[in-house]
Amino acid sequence: MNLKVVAATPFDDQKPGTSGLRKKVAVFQSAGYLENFVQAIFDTIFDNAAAPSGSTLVLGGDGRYYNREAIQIILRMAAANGVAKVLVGQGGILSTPAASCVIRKYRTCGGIILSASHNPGGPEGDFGIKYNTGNGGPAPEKITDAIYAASRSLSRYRIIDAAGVALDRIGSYTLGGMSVEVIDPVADYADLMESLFDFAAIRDLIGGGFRLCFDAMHAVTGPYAKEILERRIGAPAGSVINGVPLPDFGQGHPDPNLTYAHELVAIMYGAAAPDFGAASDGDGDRNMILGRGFFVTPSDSLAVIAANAALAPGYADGIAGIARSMPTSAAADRVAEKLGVPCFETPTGWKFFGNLMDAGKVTFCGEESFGTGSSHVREKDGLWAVLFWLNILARRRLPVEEILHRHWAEFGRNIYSRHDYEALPAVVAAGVMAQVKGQFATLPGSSFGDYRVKFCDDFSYTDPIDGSLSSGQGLRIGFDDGSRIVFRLSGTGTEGATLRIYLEAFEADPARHRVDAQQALAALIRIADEVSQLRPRTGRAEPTVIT
Ligand code: VG1
Ligand code: CO
Repeated sequence: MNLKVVAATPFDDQKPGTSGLRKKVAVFQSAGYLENFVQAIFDTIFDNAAAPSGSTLVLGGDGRYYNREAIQIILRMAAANGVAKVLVGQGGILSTPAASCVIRKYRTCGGIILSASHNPGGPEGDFGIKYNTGNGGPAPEKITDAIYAASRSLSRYRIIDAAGVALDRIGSYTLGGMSVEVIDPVADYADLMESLFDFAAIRDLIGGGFRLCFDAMHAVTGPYAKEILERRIGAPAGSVINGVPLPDFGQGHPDPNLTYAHELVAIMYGAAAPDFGAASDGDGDRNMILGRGFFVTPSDSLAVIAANAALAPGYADGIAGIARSMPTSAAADRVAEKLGVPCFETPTGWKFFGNLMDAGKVTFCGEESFGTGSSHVREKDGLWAVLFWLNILARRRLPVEEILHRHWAEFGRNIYSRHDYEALPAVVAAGVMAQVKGQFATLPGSSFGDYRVKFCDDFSYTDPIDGSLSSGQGLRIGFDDGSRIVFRLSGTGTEGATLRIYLEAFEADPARHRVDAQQALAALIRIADEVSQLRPRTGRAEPTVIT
């Protein structure tokens, strides 16, 4: 084996964000950049030494530009660092939930996932990398902090000289002393889905003329959706649109929301709309659920899934609990209360759910950012949520909209919206946050029209399992009537800063459940504007994206 130990100058900008390290493609292509971060992962998980004998890793990504090149580099570095075996998805492809599934199924010591999720791809776009631990989930902060520290102090990285592995052919190869198994990226994941949901009932629903449209947005879920939705449950060919993964996602922005999934939105709000629509993001962990002319907020989707859990065979025995990120609406809390199970409130980012799931304390987890999932893997899972909805629809035989109205009639409605202000200068965004925080001492007790401020805080979280503290997780302003405004800066962007404002109000009266969310939240939106001096500080008249 031609082992090379290459002298490296460390980088100081490799701090993982909400979900791994994300930078422009050109940054990752610069000399030694990817290598430095990968070596920092190996130095952290293998304690500066070579990998313990027999160590196996999983490797794959969302197929975006630079995916293949990065995979070849990481394989040669894994061989140089003493890894025994790498399972890599054919073509370098593994959706994030499928990678989690494979890590768990084959009990590997973790995996490396290449993705910048919903961020645009292509030579001018973004690239990303993250390490998932042996439980299949994103590394917790303790580990990402150690990787960051290692990335700043490395003096060398290890790589072997070797020809590239034939990623497109399923089979076993050797690279240096390491074995590489190129695996079918879909099969293990599709089998897991089939074990959780009532495919026969869904096939029957579709046989009865129920129509669906799934938009893979030219990202990683195309092959997964075609196998599961078209082949295994029998949706007609063409039910999956934009199903071929492309390195630049067809110039699109693979973020499944009302703004970026406009093709699907036009279909679902059009005259010939099918019964059910869904979309997924770049790496397959997010989902958007639509009925005919109807949008299900991700917070509501989590609550509906929890309330209907028993309809899916994989959850028929009941659930242990629910966890949601702090900015996610409290709709799921109401379901948890009724079911008599605990509901946990965590900081934003799936890594905070891992300990709770490993300890058996929660079954379902969700984020307002179109992320839903369960303990079947340790990532959020887009197609899982889609199948859960299809399973519910197959059993209840009601339109999506009717399911929501009945849900709200039973639990009340948490009216919800998120306003994003993207690509702000970092100082401006920081100024808005400082402006809000600066009023925390005086706001409680003060009134804005009918709204009286009950509390304000900067959310912090102590992990109930390992006791670790995460602070600075978002500024909350809570009102007497239970409504709430949250201000938070994104940790996934690569250009300037993104400010997110989360708005929530509760409506118990079914006569008012059909209101438009933006109208119902108008007063809160004005208060958010006023408290943060949003307009004068940002010069923006409206948000970049409303979800
Ligand atoms: C966003 C979402 C967060 C999600 C994260 C990763 O983070 O708000 O809920 O976990 O993306 O999702 P931020 O810091 O930009 O708000 V994904 O699909 O990129 O893995
Ligand atoms: Co994603």
